[in-house]
Amino acid sequence: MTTSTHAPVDQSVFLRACRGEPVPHPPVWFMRQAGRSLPEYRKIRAGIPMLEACRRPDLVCEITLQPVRRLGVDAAIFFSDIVVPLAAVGVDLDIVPGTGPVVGQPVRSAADVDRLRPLTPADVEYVSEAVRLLVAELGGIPLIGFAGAPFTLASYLVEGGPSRTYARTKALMYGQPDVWHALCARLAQITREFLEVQIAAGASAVQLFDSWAGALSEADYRSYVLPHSAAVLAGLDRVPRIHFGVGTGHMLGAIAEAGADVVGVDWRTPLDVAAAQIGPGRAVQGNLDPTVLFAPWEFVEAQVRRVLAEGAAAAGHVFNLGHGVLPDTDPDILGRVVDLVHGGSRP
Ligand code: 1CP
Repeated sequence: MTTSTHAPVDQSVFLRACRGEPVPHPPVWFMRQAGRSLPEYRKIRAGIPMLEACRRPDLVCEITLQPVRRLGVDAAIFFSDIVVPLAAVGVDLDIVPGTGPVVGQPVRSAADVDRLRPLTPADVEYVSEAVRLLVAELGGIPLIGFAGAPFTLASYLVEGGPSRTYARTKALMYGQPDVWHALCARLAQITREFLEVQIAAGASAVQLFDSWAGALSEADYRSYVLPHSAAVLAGLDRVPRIHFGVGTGHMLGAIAEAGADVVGVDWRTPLDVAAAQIGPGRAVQGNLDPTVLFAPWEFVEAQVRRVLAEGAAAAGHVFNLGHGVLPDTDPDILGRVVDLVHGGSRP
């Protein structure tokens, strides 16, 4: 990875595909490609709590680079977590191994919302530093910055941790809409500033993860969520913006209206069907089922080819999984998928 051997990052296959420009082959990266399935990740993280790792630029840089070196993907995703900016503004939370984010005092009232202060770049200086280090190391390979969208962040704050039903989140949304909108407006500020920091330090694109937005009907998404996600995306148009959620096949048009350049689609909706819902002028990202990677290679290969054929219907296609890499995935299979998408093969 040296700057001299690569085309300028702006002309990379990944950024070209995000902009809907012609590419020799679709670019490929994997959500949650850093960490999880890589033995070198488990080794370097041993004994270091997740939030502490996220605050150490040397570690963030190394962990972000690991899958780029091993897999030959077309983009790097910044190693962090969606709750890092919440911890940075003083929310009492921890990332518990095997569970995920756990919040000490859940947010359920106007007073709780008032305690959530805005994020400033000084709160996340370690993020700026890690992004700068990475951009220098990556040369022509784009770095994707990311953040959680207001609904998904709110779900952790209101529930106090991961949830299956989002019952408390929806109770706040329906029962105290003013408090809900105030909470989402504050989260939109935090998310937008967190993405601004990453762009200012050199990130080439951003992904807004609204992982759990699919729990909503389209009508509720439009009333309670879309305006806040749109506010995040509106000011960030100097880089391509990717917007992703799981189980959003019933409302991809609404997700597209929030304003991203690339709409991420899970495995439940074929990309050609998704492209028709999203409309012209936006690229799609996805959408191989992450569990397919546990099947025999012949099956994986057929499914990758199907996703590529369906993705060709869109203005641009960024190959990815339909959600994150599962922890038990064999990294060698990920490498073979990269080669296949690039038009070659790996023995
Ligand atoms: O390559 C990469 O993408 C790794 C960087 C990364 C990203 C993009 C991490 C590291 N987290 C995330 C985003 C993230 N975090 C999302 C959106 C993506 C998605 O939908 O998968 C979400 C919902 C979270 C919240 C979160 N953090 C969970 C999910 C809990 C739930 O509700 O089911 C979990 C388990 C975490 C912890 C976490 N984040 C990242 C890592 C490596 C870990 C595990 C840390 C540990 O236990 O040591």
